[in-house]
Amino acid sequence: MAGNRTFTMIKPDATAAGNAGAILKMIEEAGFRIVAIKKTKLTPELAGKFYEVHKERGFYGELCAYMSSGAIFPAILEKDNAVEDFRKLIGATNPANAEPGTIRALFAKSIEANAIHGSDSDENAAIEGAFFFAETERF
Ligand code: 3AN
Repeated sequence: MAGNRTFTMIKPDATAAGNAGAILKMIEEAGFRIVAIKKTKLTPELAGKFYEVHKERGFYGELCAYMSSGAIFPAILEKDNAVEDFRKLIGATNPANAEPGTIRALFAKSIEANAIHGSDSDENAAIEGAFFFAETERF
């Protein structure tokens, strides 16, 4: 059965452009409850750890530099079928392929600076949420 939590990050491009509020409004209007959220900034080392699964890919170094280039809003979200529904709400990785009306279609600048992250499985949602939030910060 699909789980009811996912993990997201509003990325440096969207945060710097002042779009965090508009994006969070879309997330809440789509029926997600915000379980935990904060504003923070990754070091290149922490970004490297977060994206370790991608370390063999050509864009890994640039991705880690980009993700540590500015403030982000990591958050844990709750809704039935959270992972799949949230991936639909954010749209394709490359904004050129993102469905109209999705968060990436509206706010992403490029395949790298693509406004927002969404976990791709229940297992990764739990791992990624725990990366940013202690148990006591989640309610
Ligand atoms: P998604 O975030 O849609 O699950 P992944 O997991 O394939 O996409 O990639 C993780 C992140 O790596 C993306 N959010 C994007 O910022 C970056 N990325 C993916 N593919 C590329 C690429 N071809 N060039 C540059 N950055 C990429």
